Amino acid sequence: MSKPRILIARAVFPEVIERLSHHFEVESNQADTVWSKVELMEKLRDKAGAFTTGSDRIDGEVLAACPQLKICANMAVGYNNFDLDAMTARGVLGTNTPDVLTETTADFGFALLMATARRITESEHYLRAGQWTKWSFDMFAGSDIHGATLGILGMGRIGQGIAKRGSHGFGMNVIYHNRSRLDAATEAECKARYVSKEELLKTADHLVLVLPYSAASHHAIGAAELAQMKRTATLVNIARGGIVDDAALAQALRDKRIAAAGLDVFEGEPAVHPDLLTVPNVVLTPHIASSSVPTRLAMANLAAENLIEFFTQNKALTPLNPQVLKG
Ligand code: 8YV
Repeated sequence: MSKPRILIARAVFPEVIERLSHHFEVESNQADTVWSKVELMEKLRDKAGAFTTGSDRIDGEVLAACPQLKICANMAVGYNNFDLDAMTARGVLGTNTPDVLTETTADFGFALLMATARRITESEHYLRAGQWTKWSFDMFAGSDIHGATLGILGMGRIGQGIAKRGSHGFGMNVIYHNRSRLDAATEAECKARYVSKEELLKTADHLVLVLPYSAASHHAIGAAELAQMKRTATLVNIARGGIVDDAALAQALRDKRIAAAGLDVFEGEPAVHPDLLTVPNVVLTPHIASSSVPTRLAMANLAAENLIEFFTQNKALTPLNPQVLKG
């Protein structure tokens, strides 16, 4: 029997391609070309499965053009690149990569928070530019992490990881807001207190965004929300571009409406709002929160395992719409 055909839409670890080649006829994209939608549809037309990343949009149009497609295995925990309703309607399984990236991403969220609050990149640029000629009492004076109030918007696995780092590691007072309140045991484990979004915005010294992107979370932080925050506050976004109104944030940073921001994700990335590039009090990183070598490998392997399980056993480790898996 011939092997099912799959497409690996972006470059990935060679050992993962090798592993998939035992089960599938693989077309891969080791040149790492970012295909247009039309190119993606052409490549996917004769494939039964796809190994996708956050930059590969799978919507109704793509599905209509690729009737043989049965599964899209995303190498990401977020799946806003999938139109999951359209996939379910067509009986196409979607899978993601939860858990394996939780701790690495929480580590990074904390690193970005610290770099932002303590002005690490801003001061490094100053040093590299040869501007450091003398000590001064308020040189790059930032805000403290330890003992401060840490606000978390979106309290899933990664949010909880950040909460634990803050409360257990840095003695922070942790507050959070989420669509649904956590159970008492999880709140106790995280040492986190549930508050309204308004209280979160008003009382957090540092606000970290870890909520999934959806129509409901689009511009969850815009001019009105930034206006409610403390002038001394820092804002960190490791969730998704589009959750923050980047133009409003750049203006708030320029006006010193808030003290600083750390951003790993951007509206329309890899493009970055030009105003964010010219304000000094922002730390910018290119969507790398999950990027440690072991974690990226674990993510790739989990996506691969989902493909293998699906075609060999009609199941998946981390399905998003398990209702399409019949019998
Ligand atoms: C990925 C991410 O690197 O998992 C996610 O949701 O945002 C990142 O870990 C990115 O989406 C590429 O697939």
